[in-house]
Amino acid sequence: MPYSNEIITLEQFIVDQQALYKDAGGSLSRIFRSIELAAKVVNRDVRKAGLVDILGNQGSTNTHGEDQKKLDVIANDRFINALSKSGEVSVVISEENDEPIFVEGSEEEKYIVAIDPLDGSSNIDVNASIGTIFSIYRRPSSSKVANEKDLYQKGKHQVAAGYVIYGSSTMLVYTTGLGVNGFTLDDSIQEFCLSHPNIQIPTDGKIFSVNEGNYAEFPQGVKNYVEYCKSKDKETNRPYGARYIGSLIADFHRNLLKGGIFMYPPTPKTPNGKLRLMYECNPMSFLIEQAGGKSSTGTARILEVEPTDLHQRVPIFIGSANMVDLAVKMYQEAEVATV
Ligand code: P6P
Repeated sequence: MPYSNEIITLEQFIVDQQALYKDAGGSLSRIFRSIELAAKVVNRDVRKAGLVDILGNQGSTNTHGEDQKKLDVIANDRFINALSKSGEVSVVISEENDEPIFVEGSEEEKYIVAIDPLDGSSNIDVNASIGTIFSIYRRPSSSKVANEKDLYQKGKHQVAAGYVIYGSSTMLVYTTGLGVNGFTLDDSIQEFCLSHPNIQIPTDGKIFSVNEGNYAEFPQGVKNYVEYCKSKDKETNRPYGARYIGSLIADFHRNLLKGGIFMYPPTPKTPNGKLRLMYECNPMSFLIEQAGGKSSTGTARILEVEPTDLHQRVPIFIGSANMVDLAVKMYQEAEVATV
């Protein structure tokens, strides 16, 4: 898109869209403003990480037994504080917190937000792109105050989802069900400005992203698909390029813009894959479907998965529609063959 002189800020864009996504009271807009503020603060922290003592491990582990980096904890605090202060969020579900956070004084508010405050944090110390993922629901229950059962909603009920990628530039990409739009942070004015309007992922791509270090453990159908991607065939532009950064947001963002497929399949060691449903797979799946792509566990549409645990993991095949269709077909055919 040629650089336009007209600057459309995230704030202005949200206000313009407000009427379209029935946010009459402006609640969702206030939540987005809180996410935007936290993103700017975390961006500042990430950019100075090599200069002040916030790299390395915090010395604690999260609910998954993973070492928490200092920046994981800082980002988690920033986003939880900002969302709590928005006055619109009754519950925050975070990768870094075992239990959901019921926001004091906002128990009756109608929004729930699930976040991965800093995904890809194993890449922080090596200066690879990392990011924040968020997923927003309305409380379904008729009860006056938020309760546990409000939290277990299928991904198809999200009202908004997005991510912030702290990469060569800092971008915020989100959807409210009206398409996907990307905003780049202009440091000189500290505004997220519309840079990627109406993002659509190509239905076909030439990039596959999977950790081939786990190849020996992959289901046969996944092995078959990986071999398909690597074999020579001029007509279908193969072999494809292998790209795996080890940071979901970075791999996802590249595939979203260029086309491609990202896979985290089940293995005997990780029978449900590694990525979490509520604050990684569901938001990314909402985004990819809004951009014309697909997202599957290999056996079901991710947005249809019934949550049973707030930190549950699911296998994921996500990206260009035709690539996901073929990968899932090969995965299922092999499963049937082994039955
Ligand atoms: P592996 C980062 O820790 C993360 O959660 C995702 O961002 C990334 O896609 C995945 O794990 C990488 O996992 O097992 O391939 O190192």
